[in-house]
Amino acid sequence: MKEDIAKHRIKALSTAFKDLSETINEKEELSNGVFERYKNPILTRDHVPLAWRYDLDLVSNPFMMERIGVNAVFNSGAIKWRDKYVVVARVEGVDRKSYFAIAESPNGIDNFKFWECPITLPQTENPDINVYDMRLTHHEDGWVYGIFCTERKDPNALAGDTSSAIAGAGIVRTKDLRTWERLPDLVSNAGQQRNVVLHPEFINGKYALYTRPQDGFINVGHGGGIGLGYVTAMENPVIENEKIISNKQYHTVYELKNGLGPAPIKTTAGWLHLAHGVRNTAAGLRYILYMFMTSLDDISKVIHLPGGHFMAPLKSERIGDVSNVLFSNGWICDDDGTVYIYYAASDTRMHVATSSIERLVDYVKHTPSDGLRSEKSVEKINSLIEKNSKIYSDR
Ligand code: M1P
Repeated sequence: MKEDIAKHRIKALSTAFKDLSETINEKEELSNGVFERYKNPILTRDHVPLAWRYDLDLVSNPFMMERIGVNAVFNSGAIKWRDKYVVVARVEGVDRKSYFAIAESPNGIDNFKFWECPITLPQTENPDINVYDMRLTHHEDGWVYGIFCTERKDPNALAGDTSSAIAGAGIVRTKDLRTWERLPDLVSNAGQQRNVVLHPEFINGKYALYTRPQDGFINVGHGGGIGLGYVTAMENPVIENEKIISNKQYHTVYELKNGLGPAPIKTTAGWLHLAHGVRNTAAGLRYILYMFMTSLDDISKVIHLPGGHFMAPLKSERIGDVSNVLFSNGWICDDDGTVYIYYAASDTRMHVATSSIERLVDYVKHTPSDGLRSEKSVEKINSLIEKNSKIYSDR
């Protein structure tokens, strides 16, 4: 009898899993012209294979209970790999530990399926307690690097303080996305680092790394901007100096802190960057995505910075484990110029939005910058109204 119930559950779970994994994703009808959102998330905790969560043995699991639960799938690195759209997802178990797992799709917008097993991450002599938010960079040296946050308990935490942690940048590299070599963690002058990203090209023969120096684990203190530093060898990743290239700023969408998203995309107009900005509200921190462009001649020089957010949490995206958060650490640029922006909603599920290099370059170049005062915002609207009124009177 019990066996029948278990068999029935396996069948029902498998059907639901197959239906979910194969659901076609469609574009939302009307967009703002900059990018298109899609109706369904691309990955949720229910996309994690049943074999990772259930003991499928009818004898040892007669009730066919989930034994190893998953809480969320979010903040994913991304890469086009052997004609497939591949993401390295942050999978968070019900025990709060995150790990990395690869999922691939034939078209970048639906049918994402996880590979057989999660990534077994090699350790340094100081084991990671928690790992998350991998940024992938296919560097011109031939390796695919993954840089992620490694979190460990603060050894100097006072007795009874069970929360204080230290965030650092862990580094792995691979040539096949299957075997990962662990390199030493990044060494820098900042107390803590998160959101570290490797630039895809050598700069004056050195590896360039975008950083986010911070004093505390959540509070960035004196840090909080997007930094840039150089290392001679990834086997000995030591940054002597970091220059802040995109700082947090009063009364902007990145007033409290910011951090780079994925590795920048090279365009003829400059390096296109996607980042997240954070401000505080009465309802807690609000994370949005913003864009900027740096010069091809000098990657530390911001040449375009549109005002405000590029994307912010909308509708159901607003709700999750950490509500009011959009976060992106992965995007893919196809040969035809289509850009797949992989973003997570509220630290809970993964979505995709699509645009193109042509549109994103237009966006960064022609969106007005932040005038930093309400009066300036009204001035910009009035000059647009005036321009439009001339167009209408000419017709
Ligand atoms: O909870 C929102 C995000 O918070 C952190 O980002 P940041 O370092 O910029 O504050 C990260 O823990 C990230 O994973 C998380 O999505």
